[in-house]
Amino acid sequence: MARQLSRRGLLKGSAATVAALAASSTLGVPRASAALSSGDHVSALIIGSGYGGAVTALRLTQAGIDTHVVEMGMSWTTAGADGKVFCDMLNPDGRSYWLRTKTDQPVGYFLGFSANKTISKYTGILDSEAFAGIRVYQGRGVGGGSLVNGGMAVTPRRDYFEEILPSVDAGEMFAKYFPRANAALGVNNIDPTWFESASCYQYARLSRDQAGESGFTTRFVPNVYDFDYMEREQADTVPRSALASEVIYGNNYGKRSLDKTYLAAAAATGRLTITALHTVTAVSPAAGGGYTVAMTQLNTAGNPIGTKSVTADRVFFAAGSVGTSKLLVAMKGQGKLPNLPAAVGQRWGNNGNVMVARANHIWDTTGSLQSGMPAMGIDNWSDSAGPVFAEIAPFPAGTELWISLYLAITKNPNRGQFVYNTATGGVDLTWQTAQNQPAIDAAKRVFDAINTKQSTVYRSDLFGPNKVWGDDFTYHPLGGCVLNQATDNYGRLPGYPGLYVIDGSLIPGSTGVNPFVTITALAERNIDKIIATDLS
Ligand code: FAE
Repeated sequence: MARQLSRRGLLKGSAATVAALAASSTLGVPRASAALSSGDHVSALIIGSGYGGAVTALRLTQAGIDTHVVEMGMSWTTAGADGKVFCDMLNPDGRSYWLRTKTDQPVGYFLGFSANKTISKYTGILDSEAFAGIRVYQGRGVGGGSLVNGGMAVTPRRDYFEEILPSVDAGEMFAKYFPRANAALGVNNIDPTWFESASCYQYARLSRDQAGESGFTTRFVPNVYDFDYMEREQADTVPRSALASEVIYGNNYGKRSLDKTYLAAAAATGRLTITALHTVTAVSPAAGGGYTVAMTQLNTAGNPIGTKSVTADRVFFAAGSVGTSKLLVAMKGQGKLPNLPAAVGQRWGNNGNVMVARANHIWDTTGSLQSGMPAMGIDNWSDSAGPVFAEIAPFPAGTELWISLYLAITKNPNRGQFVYNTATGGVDLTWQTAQNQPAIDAAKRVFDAINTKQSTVYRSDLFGPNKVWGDDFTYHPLGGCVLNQATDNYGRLPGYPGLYVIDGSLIPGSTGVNPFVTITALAERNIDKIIATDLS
């Protein structure tokens, strides 16, 4: 059943700071009855509740504007039969995937055989959206990708940020908006002393030491998972989450996802309504001004149970790189927003993602207890022949497997584009798997060297039978509606006053690190400008 949320009347009064909200592990967005109804006329409507949407929701509501978020996924607030809101990675059920009858794990094989399991079809939390040449993993629910991601909160290198977004004042970003984003997200750092002793990071220490023996630099990576909570998990004084194989299907404890930070703070203003389990299907100019937003309401089996049409003076596209690009390309193709620039749908990339695993010697153990939250990366970005930032990823199977797993972020220059398919009425992505070869080449420079030094080999059984590289999926879709090309320099869509893009689709295919801090900071910058110039 649909969960419609509002904070109106629930958390009235004081404007608690986001940081204070983030510090509370229990406070989330509570349920309420208000939701959008057909015929409503609202001043601001946000499509999607991930990073771009949550930042927009907070800053608009703080500016005194009644704000409505429409989210296709569920509000993850109700426990299942097992007493938990989220299932873990070892025992996936319907809650794990968006409308699938079988799981589609990123590491989908073991010993060359499929490791996927049959599940019931449900509006689960992780979507594996298949295009011709790539599967794109995305979070579905109130909080978007923050519900399923590894929490790695990495501010990009300034020189690379300047390279990818040259129209943005980097000085202002690094002095003002990156610090603002990090504070509001509740980013924290691991205690290095504890890291050295914690059995749950044996896998990371091994990979660090092996990287160091080949001359590679490693560095700690901040996270939005509460490291104090994790220390208590390791000490067995609180229920386990990161240490109980919970990550990509949600965390029951410890994670400062957006529903506990930005969205909770927005709801605390009393001006936020979230309409969950509603998919926006069309946006077009309304006869009397503003925009008509059409949406379909879903039940938890994914079946449509109704349609609604509302009018909004301003619409913020925050459906993620794929969601926003698909919607805008479809609106242009269907003639509903015919004057959108040709750059809409262009310059999509996978942040150079490629995964790979190595098989360690029997004496090099990785640990049977592994924290699902990565805390360290191999930083070989300054290698001009193949820049790589490789997250040292967990393999939390609950048993010793001697596997070192990595998610490499590379500087793959290839891009795809979203194209309206007149025959199907859908939107295709032109990206081909072979376009990821530069990512493999760059990652090989690092991991071939480590294998040679350690006399080890790649695992070739985890991404398919006899397949070394996980090159056909991504966690980091970026671009499709690039800043200062498809939009103006603040995300405004030219020709359509009151339409804005404010999510990962603004970033041209690459950030060089895990992307959500960049998406959040850019959204903070853009909404600041929009509120100051368009809304006051
Ligand atoms: P996103 O967070 O995807 O939010 C878009 C929202 O819009 C979603 O909730 C959708 O359900 C909703 N939506 C889409 N279409 C519609 C529609 N038509 N109508 C209504 N709602 C709609 O977008 N990044 C990091 O920085 N660090 C990490 O450790 C990390 N780990 C990751 C692990 C996994 C498994 C995955 C999948 C991603 C990971 N990411 C990580 C990527 C990160 O979560 C992603 O870049 C952001 O979530 C993107 O933010 P957006 O606001 O662009």
